[in-house]
This record gives sequence, structure tokens and C-alpha cells, in this order.
Amino acid sequence: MLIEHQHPDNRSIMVAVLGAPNVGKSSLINHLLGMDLSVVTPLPQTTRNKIKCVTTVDHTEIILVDTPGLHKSAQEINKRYNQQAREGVDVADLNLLLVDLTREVLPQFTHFRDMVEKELGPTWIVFTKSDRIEDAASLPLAEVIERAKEVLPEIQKWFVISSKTGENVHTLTGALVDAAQPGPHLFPDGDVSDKNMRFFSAEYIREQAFLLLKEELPYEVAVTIDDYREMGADKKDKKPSKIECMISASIHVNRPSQRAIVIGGGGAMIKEIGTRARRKIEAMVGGQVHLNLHVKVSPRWFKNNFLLEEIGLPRAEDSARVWRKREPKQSQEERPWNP
Ligand SMILES: Nc1nc2c(ncn2[C@@H]2O[C@H](COP(=O)(O)OP(=O)(O)OP(=O)(O)O)[C@@H](O)[C@H]2O)c(=O)[nH]1
Ligand SMILES: [Mg+2]
Repeated sequence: MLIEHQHPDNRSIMVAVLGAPNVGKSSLINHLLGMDLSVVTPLPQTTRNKIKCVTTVDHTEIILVDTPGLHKSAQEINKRYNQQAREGVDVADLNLLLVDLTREVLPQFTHFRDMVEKELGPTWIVFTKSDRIEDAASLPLAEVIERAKEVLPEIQKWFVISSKTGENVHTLTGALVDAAQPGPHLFPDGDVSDKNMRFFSAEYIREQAFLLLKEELPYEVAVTIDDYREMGADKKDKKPSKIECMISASIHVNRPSQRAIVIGGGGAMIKEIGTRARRKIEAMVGGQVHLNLHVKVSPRWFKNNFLLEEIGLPRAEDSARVWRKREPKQSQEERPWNP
């Protein structure tokens, strides 16, 4: 879709945000956007899909593609997460490789080179979590970059940032604006993502499950939206005054014992997940939300092609066997998030 009547000064850039799990990809994107769009938790492998997130600086559109953390695994679902990240590289004009300063840095470059399996375009390095290092300025990062170029000759620039304090994020933003090329914007004004509010509703329910459940259980949880209905939202009117939204969602777990934990004693856990998720969804839709959650035992859902496709994870190039495709269930008509 090309938006008509574009300003002649318009510029655009598509940036893939890449790196190992938990390095701070989604946090940086949220900081650049100035809103909590993408899900962030202390757990690795929080992000499961590639998500285009859009911000505009004057006439420059910056599309940041959030991606799952690249990691080695023979499991089908992990192959699909990695595929999502690699597809981020395919669409990008520029790659940002995030390197966590709180871990050993050089192995993160070799790990990325091994995992990405793609020809890379221009790549910038963003060292993250500088606030957690006592004297980040004294680190020999120029030397690190020289050594990193031996495995990643595509490296052009590097930055040291903190998404927590905002340190240097404005320098990165300025560099992205400078790197954008003249051309039309790809998203309508005000749209914040290529994913609709139905997708983000599932994300915000999963976020609360990640934050509230312990140990391995978050990884055994998936969320699907069974029914999503918005009343009072005239699609032509981008800022409806009175919206009511009815959402029915399923939290899938692998085993009956996990279902009992997600429900909790007297339903306390599911109530807490629902209450917290609902608040965030209400802020997104700009109205009242009725959220109906069910906990379903879906044995080995992480190997079930239908469910994987439903949560936006089609088969990967290295999937174990050819999986049957299902027609998308979700209507494309649904309202994008345009605050
Ligand atoms: N102190 C500090 N913590 C950070 C910073 N950036 C991210 N974090 C924390 O690191 C953890 C992981 O952050 P995410 O943004 O979810 O990392 P990610 O790379 O998107 O992780 P995955 O989606 O799992 O691949 C969270 O607890 C964040 O709050 C930072 O600049 N400083
Ligand atoms: Mg993430």
C-alpha cells in the first residue's frame, strides 16, 4: 500500500534490531518509540515474532523491526523464532546488532555470525546496558570493534547506549535519521506497527504470564485470541470517543498440572494475569475492555503447526519436515494501533 500525497521531504529507513536473547532489543525499540509497545521481561526469549515498530522524526520515518533473540536450538519452535529474526535482515536497509555489555562481548559477534546465515547489509553495533557498567567510557571498545570486524566486515559504526537512562539514544536516533533515504513513508501517519491490536492483546496477556509465572512455565505458554470485537470504533474515525472491546483469549499450556498453576488457588493467578493485561490493553484501545481468559491444555502445542501458524510462526527454512499451511483466520480489516 502506498500512501498518496506524500510530503516531498519525506524520508524512510527500515532497521532490523538483532542480537542474542535478552540483550535489550525490545527495550531499545520502546525507548526510541517513547512507548511500551513491544513486550519486555527479564526472561530471555520474550519476543517471539518479528514486529515492525514505527516512529517518525520530522519527515523521517524510522521502521524498527523487533526480532526474537537468535539462539542455537534443534527444537522446531526455536527454529521458527530464528527464522523470524533472519527475515528481519531480509527486509532491512540497515542492521543494528545489539551487544550486551554485561556479558563477554566478543563471543556475541561470533555467535551472531554463526546464527544469522544471511548476507548482511550495512551493520551498526549498539553496546547496551551501559548503566550497569561502572565506567563504560574506559572500556577498550574501539579495539573490540576492530577484532569484531574480522568476523563481521559489514560493521560501519558503533554506539554505547542505555535504554534505562536514555544515555546516547539520541545520538543513535540522529544517526538513523541521517542514514534514511529520501522516499515515501510506508506507514500511514500515526500507525505504530504492522501488527494490529488483536496481536498486541495476545502479547500483553503473554507478558503478564511471563512476569507472574515461575521457572520454565512461561516458555510453555502461548496465547491465542478466540474472539476480538470492538464496539463504538468507527473505522473511519481514528479517535473514537467511546470504545468497548470484548476479547476472548486462550492461554495454552502443555500439561494439566500447568493448567492448575496458571489458574492458581481460587483462580487468583488467572485473575491477576487478566487484570494486569486488561489495563495495558485498555490503554492501547483507548476504551473499556472485557477480557475473558481460558486456560487450555494443548499437549505439545510448540510442535503443533496450526497453533504455531496462528501465533505468527510459519515454518522455517530448516523446519524438520514440510508443514501444511492454514489460511489466515484473522481479518486484515482490524484497526491498527494508531494512538
Ligand atoms: N539496566 C538495564 N537493563 C536493561 C537495559 N536494556 C534492557 N534491559 C533489561 O534487560 C532485560 C531484557 O530486555 P529486553 O528488551 O526484553 O531484551 P530483548 O533483547 O528484547 O530480549 P528477547 O526478546 O528475549 O530476545 C529486561 O529486564 C530489561 O529491563 C538497559 O539499558 N539497562
Ligand atoms: Mg525482545
